Amino acid sequence: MPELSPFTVLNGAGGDRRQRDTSRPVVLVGFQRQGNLGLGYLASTLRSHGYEVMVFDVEASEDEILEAVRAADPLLVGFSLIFQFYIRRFGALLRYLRENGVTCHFTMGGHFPSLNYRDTLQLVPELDSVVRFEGELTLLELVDLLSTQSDWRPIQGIAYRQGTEVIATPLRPLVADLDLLPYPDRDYPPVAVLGRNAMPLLASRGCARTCSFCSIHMFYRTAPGKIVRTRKPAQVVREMRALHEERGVTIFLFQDDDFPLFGPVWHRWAGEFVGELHQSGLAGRVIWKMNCRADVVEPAMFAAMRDAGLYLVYMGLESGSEEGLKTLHKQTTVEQNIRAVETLKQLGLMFEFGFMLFDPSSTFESVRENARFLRTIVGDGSAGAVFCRMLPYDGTPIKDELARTGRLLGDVCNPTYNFLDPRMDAFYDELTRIVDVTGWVHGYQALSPQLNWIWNEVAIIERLFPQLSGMEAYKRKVREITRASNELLLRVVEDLSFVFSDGAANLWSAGELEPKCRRWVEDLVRERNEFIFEHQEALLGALETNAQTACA
Ligand code: B12
Ligand code: SF4
Repeated sequence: MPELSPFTVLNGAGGDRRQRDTSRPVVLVGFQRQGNLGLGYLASTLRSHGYEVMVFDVEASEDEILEAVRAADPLLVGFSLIFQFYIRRFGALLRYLRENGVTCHFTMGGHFPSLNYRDTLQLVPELDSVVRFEGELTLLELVDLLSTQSDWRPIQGIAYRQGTEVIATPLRPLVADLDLLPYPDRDYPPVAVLGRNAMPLLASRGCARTCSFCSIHMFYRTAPGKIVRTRKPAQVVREMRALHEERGVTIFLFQDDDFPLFGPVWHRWAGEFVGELHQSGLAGRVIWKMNCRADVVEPAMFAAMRDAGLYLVYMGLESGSEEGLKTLHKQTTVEQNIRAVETLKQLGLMFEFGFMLFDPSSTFESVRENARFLRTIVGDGSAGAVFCRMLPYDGTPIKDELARTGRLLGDVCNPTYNFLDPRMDAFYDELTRIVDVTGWVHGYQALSPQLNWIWNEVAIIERLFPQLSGMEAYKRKVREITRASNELLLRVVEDLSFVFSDGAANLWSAGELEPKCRRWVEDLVRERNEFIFEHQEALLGALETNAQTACA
């Protein structure tokens, strides 16, 4: 049987039989930092059908985008809204484009527009349509119909306004076989870490779990079709190989919501993937990072993945209290979380984690429990302590529950809620003020994310460069800063909790914490730069050797 091509799969949706006029381009706009795979898949699908596609970063200035759109005179501009809190920003951009004479079709896709198309169309009246759920086939059909001045309204998977009404057409099934899509285009330079190129990719789409705060499973569950679809391991490795050979990529960042590991079928998938990496010769030459849950971490598979290049594991731990895990419907236990971290440490694998210090069930005691949990896992300085407050995104069960019980507050850009004990609100506000002012936890420049970035770099050096003298001493210094920073941060959390629960004296102020935090950042940057400077010849030499090997 001949191999199916992407065109063949789109045939099923009329992709090849439909008439199209590809003389006008299509513009896509989205958040491009670290590479936007959604836009990449949309662009490659359209390009494989003959369209010219231009992709712009929503973080560029409105004028730059306007200029580019005017010059392109596109059939359609497609906006990718992957973060709900960007809706007004996108709204302002669309308004600006319309006010400045751009008249072509505007559409938008992503989680929030898919799950809440009514509010999207209301908040952004400049939109002509919303593309719901996976967008490849729907966008292609929409563009084809626009290009031939045909009626686009009956197509599957969109929503639009008709007078005062909002019409949603029947949903389009999810893409059944992801391997039949063209590889996503990556119209951006790779992120380089010490000269090593990193790129995002996907081995699967969807998640079988049902965490109450997460829009992902609702996104993939609402559209018809199989919720989780894995690509063939050989195809994933083939894409990695192409990126390695054509763009010098040696660091692969799997953005799968939940890397295929859960249950016997996906466990087997992971085993095959490891086998393919060895067979292709990529194991030992490239490294990769993935996201998973604590309940899939076990020594045998993770050792095998480590030996096939796994260097960093991001886990959605989310809570260190049983009540919190229950509220978040994580279906994991605190013990599983702790065991997962211990296993990774024993295997010498670097880890990062998502953690919600505050959730709608939070009490003073659960926050202290969370702080104790964080001390248990990162009190040794193995990773920077990070945390956030759970936000009730649209389409999630927890948002509906908060709305039902009258606790939902804020607006679409900043959805929030009251805690059950009003003293907790005051505690949260004060903690956020101190933590934000000192730049400790949130934002790319903050101390904890910087610590984690340095640990990431350490893992990359250890896995992709020859052994460097002084590495152990350098790691000890970074660990000491991480340990001290974590300890103080968690102490502030705990002490402050007693200020609001028991009226204890407040020992901490932003003015006192900020210089400590700044000094740690300075120490960290100095230690790091000295170490890299000392070894720059060895690091550069390794890059040159690799480049020559690749050319040969
Ligand atoms: C990679 C990623 C990132 C990358 C961003 C890379 C990038 N430039 O795209 C980084 C690490 C920077 C990041 C950061 C954050 N992220 Co993030 N991230 C993801 C993740 C894991 C994967 C995105 C992805 O590649 N998906 C795969 C592609 C193929 O799917 P897709 O983007 O959904 O696109 C498809 C459809 O939606 C649709 N579509 C999308 N856009 C468009 C546009 C048009 C025109 C059309 C027709 C269709 C269409 O078609 C596409 C193809 O089928 C998602 C989870 C997820 N599954 O989406 C979270 C996610 C998007 N992130 C999320 C969050 C909250 C954040 C942070 C706030 C986290 C934090 N606390 O700091 C920050 C915000 C950064 C900022 N702006 O300040 C949330 C957003 C929740 C929401 N509903 O708003 C998600 C959904 C995770 C979650 N569990 O809730 N993130
Ligand atoms: S938080 Fe992670 S495990 Fe839970 S539903 Fe979302 S993607 Fe799946």
